[in-house]
Amino acid sequence: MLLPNILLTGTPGVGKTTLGKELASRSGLTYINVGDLAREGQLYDGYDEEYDCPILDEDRVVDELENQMSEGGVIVDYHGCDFFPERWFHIVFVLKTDNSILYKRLENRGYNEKKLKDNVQCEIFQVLHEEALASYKEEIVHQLPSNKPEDLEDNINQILKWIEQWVKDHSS
Ligand code: DAT
Repeated sequence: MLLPNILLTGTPGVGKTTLGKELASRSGLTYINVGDLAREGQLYDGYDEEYDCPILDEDRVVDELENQMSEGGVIVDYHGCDFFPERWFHIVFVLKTDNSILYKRLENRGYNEKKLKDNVQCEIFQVLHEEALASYKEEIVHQLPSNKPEDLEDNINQILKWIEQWVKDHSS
């Protein structure tokens, strides 16, 4: 059976991992967290002193994922999306969280003042939405609210329906 690939993107803390894991368990698709993949494979290319974090080696991440992506049925989670091949994804979801809620979530993560401010600004200026629109066809890019547990449930149900329809449309 042919299965679609789904990209979940958005500012850190908007709920990509929560949605991705739950969606994978209910749909049977495979969840991949690009941050974890990079950590496990040490797919890094230097260190960012300002942000105190390693720099992703985007080419190696793409090489690492290529085979699995061409098979289909993958949910990819990352706070960036301009370096993935456009052909990989059948649909792209950009999660959105209200600033005050996002601030609290990131504060709970123990982010320092600069990281907090930068990430909340990233959300305010819709950086990831712009990046998704610049990287994929507009008609496959959708924004999803991600503030409360009911949003999570709604998003899962909506995406499950979309997967079901996609599978029907692509079975011969
Ligand atoms: P991300 O993977 O985008 O960094 P996450 O899935 O780790 O985000 O979620 C960050 C925190 O927010 C985590 O404590 C779970 C919570 N959260 C996620 N989605 C939520 C929702 N729809 N309603 C309430 N809390 C949510």
